[in-house]
Amino acid sequence: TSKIWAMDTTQKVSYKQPSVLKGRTDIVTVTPWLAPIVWEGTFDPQVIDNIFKNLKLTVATTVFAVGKYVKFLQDFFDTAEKHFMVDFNVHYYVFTDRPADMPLTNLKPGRRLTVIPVPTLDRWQEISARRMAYIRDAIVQNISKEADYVFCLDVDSKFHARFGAEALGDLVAVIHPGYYEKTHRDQFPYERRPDSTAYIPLGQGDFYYGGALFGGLVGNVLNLSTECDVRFQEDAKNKIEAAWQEESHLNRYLFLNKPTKVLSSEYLWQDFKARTKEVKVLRFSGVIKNYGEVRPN
Ligand code: UD2
Repeated sequence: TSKIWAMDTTQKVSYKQPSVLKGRTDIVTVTPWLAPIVWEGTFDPQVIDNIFKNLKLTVATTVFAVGKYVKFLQDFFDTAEKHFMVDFNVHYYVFTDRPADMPLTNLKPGRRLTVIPVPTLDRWQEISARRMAYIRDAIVQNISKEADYVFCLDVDSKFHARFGAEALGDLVAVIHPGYYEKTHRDQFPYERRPDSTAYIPLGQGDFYYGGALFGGLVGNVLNLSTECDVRFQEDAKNKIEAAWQEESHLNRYLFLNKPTKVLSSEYLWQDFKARTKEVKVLRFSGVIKNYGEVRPN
């Protein structure tokens, strides 16, 4: 459950006076259902850290490295240790079929890593989509006993700057960097076939969320992963695979169950895409990869 945002009075923090009139004007900072959209300049890291570090939270983090994707783990960890939830208890769960090829990682105090073996699958679509079932199982078996929040991340990614407690929320999603500017909702790559349980009709939908990052309170991510997997299985029974696998199911889930915090594209960029002026701080991005080289087929 959510905790009270109490200041830690043992630490003296002096920070800029908040204003209800002055702030960034080039971006929108709240959704129509009043969830904050997190951009640089909308939060004060000092205030956030003063409140959240006091709560002694544990943030579980799931990351899949199946097949050749193990090669991305080194950079993922090196950069996560520098920027991701620094000074929090972080428990990484790495799902891999190649535990022997895992890089050696130097984790800071308070940070742990557990390897969960998964089978090798031949279709990348299946690997990506099956993540929901593994996340659900890991939450039931381990994560729910020890963590407050969980973040589920793509491995072919790097952190570049602070990615901290400002990103925590009850149900957290990120705007996909490919569709944040002017794309009309009818152009979003949602699943458009009514036969799929991920279907979103034309004229509906809020944002296009990226499958590379989602999270929230452990119970909420359990609900999300369970429902997305049920729907993926139902589709499989009907011999249909959603356009963007679990990302399509995630989008459908988040259309119906609105996120309580939305991370701007600062929190998920793609390295091949030129930076735009609104993105003042690049925090996390997908690296450029040769699909033919890293995917099983
Ligand atoms: C998009 C999404 C991704 C996922 C996918 C669905 C973004 C930026 N990316 O990326 O999150 O929703 O579409 O199709 O929103 N993996 C392996 N081994 C494999 C293949 C995949 O471990 O052989 C894991 C790995 O953790 C990887 C993730 O699955 O990061 C997603 O796969 P991807 O990066 O190939 O998908 P991509 O880039 O098309």
